[in-house]
Amino acid sequence: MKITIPDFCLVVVIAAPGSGPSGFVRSQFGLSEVVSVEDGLLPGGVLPESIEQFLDTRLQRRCLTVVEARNALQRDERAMLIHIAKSHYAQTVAIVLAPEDDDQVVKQVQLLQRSLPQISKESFLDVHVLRSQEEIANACVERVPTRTDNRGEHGPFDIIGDVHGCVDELIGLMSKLGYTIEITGGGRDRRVVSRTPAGRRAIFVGDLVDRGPASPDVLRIVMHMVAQGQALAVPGNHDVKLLRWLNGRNVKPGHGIAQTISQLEVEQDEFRDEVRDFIDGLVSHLWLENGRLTVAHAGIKEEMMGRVSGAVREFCLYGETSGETDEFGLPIRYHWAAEYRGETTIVYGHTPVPEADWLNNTLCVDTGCVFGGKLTALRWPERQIVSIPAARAYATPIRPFAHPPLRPGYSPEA
Ligand SMILES: [Mn+2]
Repeated sequence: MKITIPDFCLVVVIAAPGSGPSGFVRSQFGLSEVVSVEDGLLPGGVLPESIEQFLDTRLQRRCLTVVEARNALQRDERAMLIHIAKSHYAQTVAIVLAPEDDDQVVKQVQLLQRSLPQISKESFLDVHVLRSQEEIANACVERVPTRTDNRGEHGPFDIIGDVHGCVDELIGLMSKLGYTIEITGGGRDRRVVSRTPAGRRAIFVGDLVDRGPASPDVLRIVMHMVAQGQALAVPGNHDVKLLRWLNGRNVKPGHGIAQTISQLEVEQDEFRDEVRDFIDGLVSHLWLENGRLTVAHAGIKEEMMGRVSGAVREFCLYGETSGETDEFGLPIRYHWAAEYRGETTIVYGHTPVPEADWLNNTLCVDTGCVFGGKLTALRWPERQIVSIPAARAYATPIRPFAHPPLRPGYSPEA
């Protein structure tokens, strides 16, 4: 039996007392990856410092980490492990060894099996159960890279800011970058033909839709280029909101989604389904070029790169927010880039700024095209900024173009 796990996660191996998982753990994991818990994980209600340090150190360094527990672990013990993993933006996988055919531990195995329905309801990414000695002996743990780990993907890239349905400007900018994009026909026959400059790929930072005049055609172009291997894309908050509408959920009508909905309502069902699957398949961010470049819609923190969690996705979609709204009714954002000190270059969008300017090795390429600004791309690795002015303002900005304020309490001198 093949057990597939992310190559970065916390693995909790749970075995019935006496059935000893060590053989399994020793054959599947490296000695330095494993901490073994003989009795309870929380003697006296607290996690021993040595275990906590082991987990924190490894998970912080983005190293696969295994807890080998020779007992079923209580619910609060499992919750504690999941909590620690989450604090490092790591997923948690459970592997339960419950050999029904092991006469020596049959009672303990039955006890363990009774807790399985509860375990599978907890926040584990997966719960794998090995139910016989043969299954345990033949199991093979296979590690696969997380979907946000694209360190093996290399440029050159052209990283394109928030398009928001501005198809003319998109085609114009792509042409300036050496791409040829043609879009022809109507209804079911509407087609995209695209050619890239030799060896180059486009990366879209998200917010393809809303406010602008032609969100479906922008989606058509991006979906076609991604399918052809000519482009990569990350989702923006507007794209994800549209996904909720496509999934039949209620969305608040503001911030330009009404235009997108009316543009999509005249499209074929099949097209709307393709859009839904496309947005649904996008990962929060791309960690590229051996870790030298990260693309995320609203930004990212260094310690989140290449990881997968709800908090990582939230940050990538919305940036650093306070949870409150400002006098314009918009979520209060903070200037995370001002605090960034990492070596990985971050290219992002989300916050319209008058000019794309480097700050602490980050670049915002949202120059407010849909508001009458310009559509901007970064050529990588050349670090050349290429823009095309908007033909007109398609929407009125609610806030002036600018980076958000510093987080309260953050002092650049400190
Ligand atoms: Mn956005």
